[in-house]
Amino acid sequence: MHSKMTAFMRKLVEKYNIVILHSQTNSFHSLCQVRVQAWKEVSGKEITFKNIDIAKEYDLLVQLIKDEQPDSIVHFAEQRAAPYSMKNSKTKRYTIDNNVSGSNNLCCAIIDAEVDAHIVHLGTMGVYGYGTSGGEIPEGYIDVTLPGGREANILHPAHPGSIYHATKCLDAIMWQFYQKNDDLRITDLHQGIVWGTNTPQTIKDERLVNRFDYDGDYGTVLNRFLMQGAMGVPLTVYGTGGQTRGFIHVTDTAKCIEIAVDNPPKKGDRVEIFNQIAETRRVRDVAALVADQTGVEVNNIPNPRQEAAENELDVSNKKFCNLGLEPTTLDAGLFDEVTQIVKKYKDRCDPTKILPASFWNKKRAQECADLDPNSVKLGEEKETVNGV
Ligand code: USQ
Repeated sequence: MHSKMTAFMRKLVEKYNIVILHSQTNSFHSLCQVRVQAWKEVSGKEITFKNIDIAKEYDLLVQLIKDEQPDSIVHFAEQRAAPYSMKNSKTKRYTIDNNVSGSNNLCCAIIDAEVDAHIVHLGTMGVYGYGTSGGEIPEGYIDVTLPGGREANILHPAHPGSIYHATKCLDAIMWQFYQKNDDLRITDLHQGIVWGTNTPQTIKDERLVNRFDYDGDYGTVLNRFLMQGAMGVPLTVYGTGGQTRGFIHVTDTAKCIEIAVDNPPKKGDRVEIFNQIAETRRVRDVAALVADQTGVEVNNIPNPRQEAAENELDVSNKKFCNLGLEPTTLDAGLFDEVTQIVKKYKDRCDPTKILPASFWNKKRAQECADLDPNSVKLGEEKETVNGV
């Protein structure tokens, strides 16, 4: 999972003594071997890859941490797709088992290995819910007035919108516990929707190319729209497109992780929480940008998700900006970079995977019953404004 980050992670491995954790699949394993080799050729540097399922192979995880004695552990080892998590009972149960056990095992393993490693965890903006704060969403903790008039600063209430997002809320509670009980040093990154495909590291070699998900289960909204625009397919806006979300380019994601690793909390500090987003946008406005650039139509289809049709979203990202992040905003030049990748690999596109295939509940499934996956046909490839 999140293999889009792998080359950047290699840079971290070289710069620091770090262990990176990923979710595991067979194809992921062989892909990693190819990419590790490519990175060695590009940079002259070697890193070690270990294939461990941290949700199940606890003893191997403890041994790895003992052997490596890492300063930091970047924890990406979670099932990371909200729609996949909502497909059926099997995917809901897998998402909970994998994500929650993995995070708990990691904390236990750091304690058992007796290594003071800083955990940098990939969380999500979705833990806050959308538009539930009554104002700007603060970074992790919110000022409240308790009954009796006492002022307090507490962990922001959890408002998950999917089982995937619920696992990140459960993680957040676990981080609070292990910090309090065992003095673990933890940073939780509340990340928005990632878009784009290359980082300055991955662009160095074809074999370092990131995964690009365009399907309804794994593809995130802007990458899906960019793919649909490039392939001449009407854009799949769910409902009115009034959903406002936080967005971040993959290069900024990588930069934020570097900043987080460079700025660990001290022993005894509370869990550090950053909002990892560059900007907020409404889905229909994002669709309009892509439609303008490619000339494809916008197709408002029934929403497969149980979510507010319209919401406002105001998010603080001051901490990363104060530490040097210069946010990359939605940009036609970067859209073209994604479009080039889509066109290069267009033969791999299966149009039957474009419509949503995961429905949050029975009512949403019924409302989407007329969506026919076989009805989507790839149109003519579209030129973008920059002529790519
Ligand atoms: N949407 C559409 N059309 C599409 C796909 C999505 O209108 O073809 C809408 C969705 O209904 C939703 C919004 O776009 O309102 C965002 O959907 P998304 O699939 O891009 O993002 P989401 O499912 O919320 O989750 C993704 C990743 C998750 C990450 C999260 C950041 O799966 O790993 O944590 O983005 S956030 O949502 O800010 O929590």
